[in-house]
Amino acid sequence: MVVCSAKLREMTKAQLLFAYKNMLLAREFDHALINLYRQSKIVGGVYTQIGNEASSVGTAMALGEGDIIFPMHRDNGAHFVRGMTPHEMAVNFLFRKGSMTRGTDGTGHFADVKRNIYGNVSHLGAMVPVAAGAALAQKMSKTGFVVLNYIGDGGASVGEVHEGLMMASTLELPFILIIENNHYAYSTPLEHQTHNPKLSDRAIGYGIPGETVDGTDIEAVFDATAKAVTHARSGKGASMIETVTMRMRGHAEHDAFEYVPKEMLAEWEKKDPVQKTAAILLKKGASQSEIEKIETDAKVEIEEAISYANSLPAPDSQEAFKNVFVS
Ligand SMILES: Cc1ncc(C[n+]2csc(CCOP(=O)(O)OP(=O)(O)O)c2C)c(N)n1
Ligand SMILES: [Mg+2]
Repeated sequence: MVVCSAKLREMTKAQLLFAYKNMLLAREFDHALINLYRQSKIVGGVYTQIGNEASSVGTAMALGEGDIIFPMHRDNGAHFVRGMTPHEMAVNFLFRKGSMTRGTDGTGHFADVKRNIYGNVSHLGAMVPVAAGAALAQKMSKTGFVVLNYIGDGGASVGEVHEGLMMASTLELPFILIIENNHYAYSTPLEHQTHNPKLSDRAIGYGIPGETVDGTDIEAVFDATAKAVTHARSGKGASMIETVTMRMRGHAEHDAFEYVPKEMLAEWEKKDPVQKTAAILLKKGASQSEIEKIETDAKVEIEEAISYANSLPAPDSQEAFKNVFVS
């Protein structure tokens, strides 16, 4: 049951300005973390989302306030859309005292219950049955809220994804699975992952709507997600959306990604989601100076957040033993 977008739901100028701001926060945050990583000022991995901004922002923008998201490691844009501040993000990613993970994790492995952000569960695939369970809770308690869950092209191969989708489809849960197909799972290219590169075809097996969209096109992503949200909210059940993007850097910053053909990166560079959104904004009547102000503001906001986080102390060593149940 592959659903085709007959007519694209265009975004208003105000929605596009909001999208652009959040895409830029994600982009600038990535650049700041890359710089810190290069200076050995970051512990652990830096997993960037350069190339994925339209997917994370466009999907999250189609949701309402009470809806629930389960983001992955390249979905900072979704965090920003839901109101997470650059300060909160910087404090967490720099492992500072008082951060959401109390300094125990410097990536996206945190929940923010007040903003209905759960996850991410690090073990690929394991988040899907948890998110389906959250969708079951919404259905049983008739909240009318929708659960949106992200997974990658690689993560989508893990067995638990099937279990979660079986449950979400059969029980007609208000559940949306976004498969962010960025062509690589670490060094494994898509063609070594599957014989059918159109990942949304998997929806047919579950009897749910499935759609593949250009994940660099903010309006296409927003439109597909808005349709899936309407479907879920009206009690019709689960959907799957594949957003096709490109991972423009390595798996994380330690990875020189020499296994990715340079020509492939050059092709996708032309489809940069941030630049494409700026072009749509210009067409919709935004002025060049309006656009440049958003760019400058995002840069300044991220710089301030990073220097604020850097001014905070490291967490107390005893924090490491909290919430450890067996030793
Ligand atoms: C079960 C499991 N295996 C391996 C990992 C380590 N790991 C984290 S992300 C990742 C690559 C995932 O690829 P994909 O799902 O395509 O997402 P992408 O990183 O491309 O956004 C790997 C191997 C993990 N977290 N969980
Ligand atoms: Mg991938």
